[in-house]
Amino acid sequence: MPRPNANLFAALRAAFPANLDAVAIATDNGLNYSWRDLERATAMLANLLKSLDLPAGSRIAVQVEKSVEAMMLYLATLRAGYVFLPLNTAYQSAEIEYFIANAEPAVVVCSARNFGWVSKLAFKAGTQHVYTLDDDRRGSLLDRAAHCSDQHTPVERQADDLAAILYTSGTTGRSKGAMLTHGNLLSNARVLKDCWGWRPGDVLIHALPIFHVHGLFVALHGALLNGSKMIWMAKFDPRQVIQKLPEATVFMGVPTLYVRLLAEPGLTRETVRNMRLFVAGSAPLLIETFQAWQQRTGHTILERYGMSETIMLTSNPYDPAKGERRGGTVGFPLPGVSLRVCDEAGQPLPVGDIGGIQVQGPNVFKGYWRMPEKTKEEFTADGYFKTGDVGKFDARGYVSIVGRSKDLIISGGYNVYPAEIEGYINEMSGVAESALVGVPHPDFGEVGVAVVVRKPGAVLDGEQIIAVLKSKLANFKIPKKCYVVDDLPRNTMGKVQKNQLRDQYKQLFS
Ligand code: MLC
Ligand code: AMP
Repeated sequence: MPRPNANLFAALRAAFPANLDAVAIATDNGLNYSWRDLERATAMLANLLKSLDLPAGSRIAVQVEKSVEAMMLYLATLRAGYVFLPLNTAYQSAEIEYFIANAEPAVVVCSARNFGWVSKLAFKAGTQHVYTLDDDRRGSLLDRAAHCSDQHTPVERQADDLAAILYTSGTTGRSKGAMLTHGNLLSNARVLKDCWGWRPGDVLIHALPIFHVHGLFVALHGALLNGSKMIWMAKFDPRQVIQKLPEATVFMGVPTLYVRLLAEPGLTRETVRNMRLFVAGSAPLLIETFQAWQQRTGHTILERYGMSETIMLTSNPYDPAKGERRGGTVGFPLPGVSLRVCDEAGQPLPVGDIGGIQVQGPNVFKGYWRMPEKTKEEFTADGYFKTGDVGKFDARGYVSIVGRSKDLIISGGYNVYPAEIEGYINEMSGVAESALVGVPHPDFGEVGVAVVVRKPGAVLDGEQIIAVLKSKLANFKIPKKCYVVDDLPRNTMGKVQKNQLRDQYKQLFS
């Protein structure tokens, strides 16, 4: 018997409503896209990719501003059976050079503004095709696609075939590409559709970037798999969100978005009267934010937990019959996800004990792109993925994240790996060593503070160090403060005591 097509796009398309002329996406600059527009434009883009005669499994790397067309390019890549590789627009040339060299994409799509340097890097890495796409529907990609047919049958894919690669930084060394399959993405999207009660008439406000799990998969797949309209915002603007809330039923955001919405007097019970669900994740949601939201809006935020390698892992209950939404917890493991809390030796711990979170399920990625050894290290002998997050179960089965074993700062929902920033600082002349620590921040939740030790006789300036970093790294990775000191606190083994530094600087932004 022939196996059904496991192409994720085919499943999303099957959920398009019967009336293809209905509005699928309404943008913040007043454009309406129908479901037919989605169907036709993704077919044209898929035909463009097909015409390039790319090898199977080719990567399509994309660093462009958020736009409906960029989202369509993602869907077209799935449709054509290739592998989507989204890149944060904040990444600068050294970062992009690494991703392109590592992933060896067959096609690179960038903004016209960056075409000069991006195409140079891409051609050097062997990329054959570089197109431009801007957020005003201009660029060579759409010019070329305009000549392609609007009829296209989604390419046959198996559940185990790659759909996307998401780069995620490592505690040591360079970023790793998490390989996600059609099966990973579709199984997770289906589980979330069910768990979060997606229903006819739902309207999602999409205000997140589309180069990470939250905006690209959780929010987008949720709406598409439900045939739901999206109110599409190129950038998060709290006032604009509040203005659109009365037309929406679902909103998803990282905690910073909720903090910024709460700072607006315009956020009232009246504005959220039609809302059904507020979802938060990607970083810890402070209990104060959770409570303030409840008081102001009467809605209880549903917090969930996930990561690039696994998409979503746990969620607080949607249905009150299944339990309350508990602030400070990330809820229960999703159906199909096996989650355990283990000690350092890898032994599962009893309820209430704190340990490393390990997971298994159809949502767990296939491994790191061209890094079999690293992949092996991150899985246990019995096939569980070691998340690097530290947590516990309570007696009712709710999971709480209490820390991380990986040295990671999550700032406004973006990950910053201290080792990467320290590497750049340590290369600067006059620097003996450095440490980057995360400290609490009222807006971003956590931000990086650099503590730099000068070489004897060297003259260093914290502001100057920050200026150099700004010229090399994505803006969200830049430490908000940099202090020059004579030495770092160490334990008797000589290891830098980052906890002590965190403690020393914890009041900096309070
Ligand atoms: C911007 N800045 C940040 C920052 N974002 N600093 C620290 N952390 C951040 N996240 C800084 C810039 O460097 C700049 O500094 C200044 O803020 C203004 O930049 P901006 O681009 O205008 O910022 P803004 O538009 O306000 O962006 C803030 C934000 C954005 C919160 C809207 O960061 C955002 O969209 N975050 C969401 C990230 C996300 O989608 N995460 C999901 C990952 S998936 P200067 O000094 O230059 O002025 C994942 C898995 C899961 O984790 O479970 O979901
Ligand atoms: P990323 O590598 O960008 O996918 O980030 C994933 C990481 O974000 C996870 O490993 C967690 O550390 C963190 N994370 C995601 N959701 C939550 C949450 N609700 N609470 C706390 N941490 C979270």
